[in-house]
Amino acid sequence: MEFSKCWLDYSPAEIKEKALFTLAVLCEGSIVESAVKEYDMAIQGMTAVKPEIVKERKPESVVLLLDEFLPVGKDGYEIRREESSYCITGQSESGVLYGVFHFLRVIRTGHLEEFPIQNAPEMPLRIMNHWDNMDGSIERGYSGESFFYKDYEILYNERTEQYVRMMASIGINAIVINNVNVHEKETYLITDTYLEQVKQYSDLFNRYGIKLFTSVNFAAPMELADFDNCDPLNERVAAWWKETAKHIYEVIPDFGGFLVKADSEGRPGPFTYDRTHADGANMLARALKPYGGIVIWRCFVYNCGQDWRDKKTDRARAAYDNFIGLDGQFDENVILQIKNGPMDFQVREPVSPLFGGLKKTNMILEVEIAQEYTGQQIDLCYLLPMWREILDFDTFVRGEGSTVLNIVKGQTHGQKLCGMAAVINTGDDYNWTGNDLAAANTYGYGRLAMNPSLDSESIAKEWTELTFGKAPEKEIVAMLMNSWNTYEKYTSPLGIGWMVTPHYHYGPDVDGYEYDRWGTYHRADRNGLGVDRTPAGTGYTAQYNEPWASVYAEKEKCPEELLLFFHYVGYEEKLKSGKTLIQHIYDTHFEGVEEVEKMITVWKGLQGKIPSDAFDRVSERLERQLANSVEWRDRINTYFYRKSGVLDDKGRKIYE
Ligand code: GCV
Repeated sequence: MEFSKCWLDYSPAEIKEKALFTLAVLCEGSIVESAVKEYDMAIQGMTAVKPEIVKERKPESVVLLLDEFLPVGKDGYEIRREESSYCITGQSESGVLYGVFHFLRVIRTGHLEEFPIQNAPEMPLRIMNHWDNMDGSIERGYSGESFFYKDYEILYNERTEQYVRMMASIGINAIVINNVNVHEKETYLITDTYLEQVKQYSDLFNRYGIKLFTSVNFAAPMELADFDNCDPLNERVAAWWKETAKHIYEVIPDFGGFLVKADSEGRPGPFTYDRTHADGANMLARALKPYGGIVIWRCFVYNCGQDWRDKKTDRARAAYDNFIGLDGQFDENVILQIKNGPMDFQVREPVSPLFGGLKKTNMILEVEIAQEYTGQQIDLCYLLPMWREILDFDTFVRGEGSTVLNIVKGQTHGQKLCGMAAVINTGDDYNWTGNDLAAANTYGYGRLAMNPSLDSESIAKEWTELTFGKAPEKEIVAMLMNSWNTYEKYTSPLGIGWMVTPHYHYGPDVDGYEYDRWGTYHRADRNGLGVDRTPAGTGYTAQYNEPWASVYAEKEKCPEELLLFFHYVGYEEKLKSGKTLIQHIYDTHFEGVEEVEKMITVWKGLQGKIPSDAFDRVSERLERQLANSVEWRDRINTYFYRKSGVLDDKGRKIYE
């Protein structure tokens, strides 16, 4: 089986220090064994010499220790020098594993940081969500087929193992193995049809400190048994879930719990029975509670049967409107998973106001590594700077400093179950992510969830060095760092979003969703465009705490990158730059394409500095990105020229 080693490529490196060739393992357990295996593999890969692995301290060695009282935080570690040895002490077995991965990173990048290094995961939960289906397809997958399933069978092979190592190396501690849209066959994942095989995954995950979760079908009692309803307050339904949970835990004692998409985009849920999401989530949570399991309940609930003529209903309001009244009603083993923005992973959105609304509810921030709306791993779009902005957004829910980061770290409200979840971008392509450079997002997500104080550029640097070495670092880091901005320039302007080909979500179709049922409108007419979400419009701005409610409601104060998300703006209205809106649209779209052309030039200059197969793959993607950016530029410019009749003041080519 052929697949890239990505950032875990332990290729030959010059290592002279004698201590590194002896590993003294003074602790034990299955996760420690994985750490030892990793160390062994890494040293052999880099030096072709097998390190000696011993059970007692030796001078000039790397020592693995476990000390549950180590004052670093849960699953943290310390790496220090002791005379001619190194000591890696974990607060837990996972801490030992994370410490070993950190130590290997230091060796490989040659960044011999000042010892001691102390570190601990800052978010309790660092989750990957797979949208893999059991037929082998991946919803919003852009890197081949699933490596978990094929033709309704569960796969288990070398690739699965490499995948789990990759996840552990970036600090992931929970994985949801199937799509939130749970179709017929996937409903059986929690039954004896598949449980033994799911256990095989779970056992593997556990050896790397990772809990396995499944997405479940809220209507499972109707599909798997002879129920005619799945009303969460029906005692028989609740009893069915209790029995089901009991059996799952008999087979898989370390099972993590359920992820649920309910009453969303056609999925079943409690609304059918006039019950609330709290009723639904708590019913499942009570079934899992005796075994320590948790329910992760998604807030992506909105009316997807909207009428475009109706200007009052606003999809952006939906998550807040559906969940704010339930604050405090969820059981302690329920967590709400909230998408970063109020719409759906657009290139630019404000932060979901739910983060600043809920106070007595466990929360997880959901982001999408899979580039559904951000270029589908054809176009380059490094998402770390976007996630950084989201985490740094101050909600003011408990005064200044109530950032999304502090909320999902558990600092703001003292919650223990919180963190981040991401829809992963992997598939069975040789390089895992379609575009080799898209792996920077996979890697970066884990690093950020583990240590959110890291800046996007350092993560980009680290990933580049581990993947391609130092030679192309400067250029690749610059390409990554500018890519989100570039993508935003040639696609939909100033936070309005969408304008994509319906269903596929790649490439431009300005009116593709404009008269559709999904609640995703730009409202462009001959005078201007944008959605009025102020109190005079849909009232969405009032879902924010002050000062944001006022800032967003006032056109002059509204951050410009979100202007059209919050306001209807005339084509000839002036922006802060002094340019008119229409000129801004033209300029950014021309600039976007020019920036892609520059990226291609930079990339061409890297030939010979990175392996030729990776070079060719990325070159091919960049050419497609160029074609895509040209198409976006011309469609957007022509569309708004036709609507407004205003010429480009620089006289560039705009098709009529
Ligand atoms: C898994 C968007 C995507 C869907 C996805 C959904 C969700 O609507 O286009 O593919 O479904 O979000 O997050 O549930």
